[in-house]
Amino acid sequence: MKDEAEILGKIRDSIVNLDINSIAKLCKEAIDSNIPAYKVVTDGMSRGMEIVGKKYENGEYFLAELIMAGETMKEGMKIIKPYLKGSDLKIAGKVVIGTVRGDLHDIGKNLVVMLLEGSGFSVVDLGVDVQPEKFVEAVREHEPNIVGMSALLTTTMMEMEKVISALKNAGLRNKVKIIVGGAPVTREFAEMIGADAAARDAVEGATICKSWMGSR
Ligand code: B12
Repeated sequence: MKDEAEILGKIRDSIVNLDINSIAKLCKEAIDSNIPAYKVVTDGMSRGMEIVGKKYENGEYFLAELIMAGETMKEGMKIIKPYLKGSDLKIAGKVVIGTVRGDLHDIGKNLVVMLLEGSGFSVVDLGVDVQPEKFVEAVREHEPNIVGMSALLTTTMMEMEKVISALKNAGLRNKVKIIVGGAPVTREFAEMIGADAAARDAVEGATICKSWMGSR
């Protein structure tokens, strides 16, 4: 059996190197070596995604690489997902998430969805350009623990406040935690509109959601 750290390192690197052809084989190797599935996600693939995010911020990677990294992680998740059930990664809770009305950016949101699912959350993804009423309907129907909203435009950020108002009017605000994200969104802004938290990236977002559910 190979060293756990070595295999996890290779999985991390295959995400960083966008090596979509080797990730499935490495994930199988990890499972065969009795590495817990959640570790393959948290200490392997998620680490890789963090590095990819940094490379993107540094201008070393561009959007094509980000998307490819996401696709590579998806290939890995296909192998890992069946093993996540019953592993230490408990079904953490339910999240309803969407990009707010008027905003079509979804690359960041999709990364958040991927990490939340990888962290054991069940996620209802409402997609992009989501009307406040649609968030309300989804909260009523799915009874999530958490609502996540994404906005990439300064012009659509204020839609988040409208969603929170709509949830208040429907008597649902106190039944959910609300997390917001997207490049222009700050902690101060979140506080101002009455959200519970803002996350600067998907990793921090998933960590906050996990902490709300009392898991790691
Ligand atoms: C890709 C892109 C597009 C694509 C979107 C494709 C898609 N499917 O998403 C297209 C070409 C469609 C597009 C269109 C437009 N875009 Co654009 N776009 C971008 C670009 C280059 C990258 C955004 C991105 O995907 N980043 C990568 C992801 C991974 O990062 P992220 O979204 O920030 O997400 C991370 C965190 O913010 C956080 N996060 C995000 N959401 C959430 C949610 C939760 C709950 C949590 C916890 C965390 C979280 O986690 C993510 C992962 O770590 C940015 C520039 C930039 N550098 O950001 C401009 C940018 C956002 N766009 C911009 C503009 C102006 C537009 C257009 C208006 C352009 C036009 N004139 O038509 C249109 C608007 C369309 C619309 N109605 O939405 C501006 C916004 C300026 C502003 N301050 O408002 C930017 C900043 C470019 C610029 N410098 O001018 N765009």
